Amino acid sequence: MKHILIMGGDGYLGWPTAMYFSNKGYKVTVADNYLRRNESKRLNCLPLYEVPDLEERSKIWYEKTGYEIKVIIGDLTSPDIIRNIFNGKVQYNWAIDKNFSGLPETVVHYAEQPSAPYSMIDYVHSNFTIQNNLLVTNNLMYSVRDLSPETHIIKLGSMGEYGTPNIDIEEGWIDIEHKGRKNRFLYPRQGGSIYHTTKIMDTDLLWFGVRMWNLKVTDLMQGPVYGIETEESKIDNRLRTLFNYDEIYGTVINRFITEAVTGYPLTVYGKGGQTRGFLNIKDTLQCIYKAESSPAKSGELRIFNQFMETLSVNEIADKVKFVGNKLGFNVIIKSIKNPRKESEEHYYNPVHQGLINLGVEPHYLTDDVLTEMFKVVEEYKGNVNKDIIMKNIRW
Ligand code: USQ
Repeated sequence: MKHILIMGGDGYLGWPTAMYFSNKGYKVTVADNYLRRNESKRLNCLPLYEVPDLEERSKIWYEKTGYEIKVIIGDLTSPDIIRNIFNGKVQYNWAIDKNFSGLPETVVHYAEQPSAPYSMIDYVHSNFTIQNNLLVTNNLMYSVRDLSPETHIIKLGSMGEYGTPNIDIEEGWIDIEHKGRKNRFLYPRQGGSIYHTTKIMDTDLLWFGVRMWNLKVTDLMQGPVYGIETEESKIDNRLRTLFNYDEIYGTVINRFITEAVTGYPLTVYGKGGQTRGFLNIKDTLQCIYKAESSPAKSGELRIFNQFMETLSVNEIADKVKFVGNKLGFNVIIKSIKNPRKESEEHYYNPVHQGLINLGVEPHYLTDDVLTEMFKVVEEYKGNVNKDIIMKNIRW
């Protein structure tokens, strides 16, 4: 039975990932410092519904399935917390087998400040994002180098690292011919926020580790994720992942559905031609699983563009309006001044073949998928605080 460590296991993607692997029989450990929970309280942008903390969720999971997800609560910017996981001194906050100290074969690294708008609030939040994201990545890299060099690191990158260049976006790498000579380089990156810039720097750190110490790294360049339910969360509503719709933590599709349910005009930023590569949370799980099952080789930085389809903000708004109206909601679309600095009309053609080649089966943003999301959000309609849909963060 393989052991997998999920750093950032309390987050939107971390917890569903933990349940997914646990359900497949893996030994799973999650580590988190509740950053997102605490910051969403401090910034007054609570999720749509309350979610039990990691210890409680793991207990519920154990009661329902008999599977154990071990929990470590700690700040991974502190090197000792990560190193202890690898050197046999780990202390679990919750576990059935508290003495377990097996090295993880795989680490999934989600443990970052994940919001672009958060990183742009002011210099304090920008500093925090840089410090948090880079230190966690560096601590992980050194722990693996020093204590468990065979461990495969799966690091969540972001499609936003590439920006929106006027040429096709390759899968991580580009071959350049210059004055008659050829070389392969990381595809040029140009993030649109401090958050995205830290994701670029993470890649640079790990690429360094791969070149110097033959680490095994997969970098998943993921687009914005949508969705709520996964197969595992259907067992008990208390296992549902956290769901944000506010300007800081909510991603665009999740926000539009919440807006539609509550009669708030869909907040299309600017011209709405911004195009991104989207995926359902269920496909995130599939992709991580496929990347885990066929790991990168020693000395390899393997990069996949992780999304299933490209959509513009206007196309998403139209789909949400169409389904919302069919379900009896009065959905209005309203273009508002773009709080971000980004191209609102641009070329966008990213390659995304690698994960498909590994066997990932794509799902799309269909009317049925939207309908399922509308139904869950509608259950919690009374919790929506419209004041946090826009929080006036400007780039
Ligand atoms: N947008 C709107 N209206 C809204 C919210 C967003 O028009 O109410 C637009 C944004 O301006 C942007 C696009 O929708 O052009 C996507 O925004 P988003 O908030 O859904 O996603 P983003 O800020 O880029 O970040 C999210 C996740 C981040 C992840 C990233 C993948 O928060 O963790 O890395 O998606 S990507 O976008 O490919 O970089």
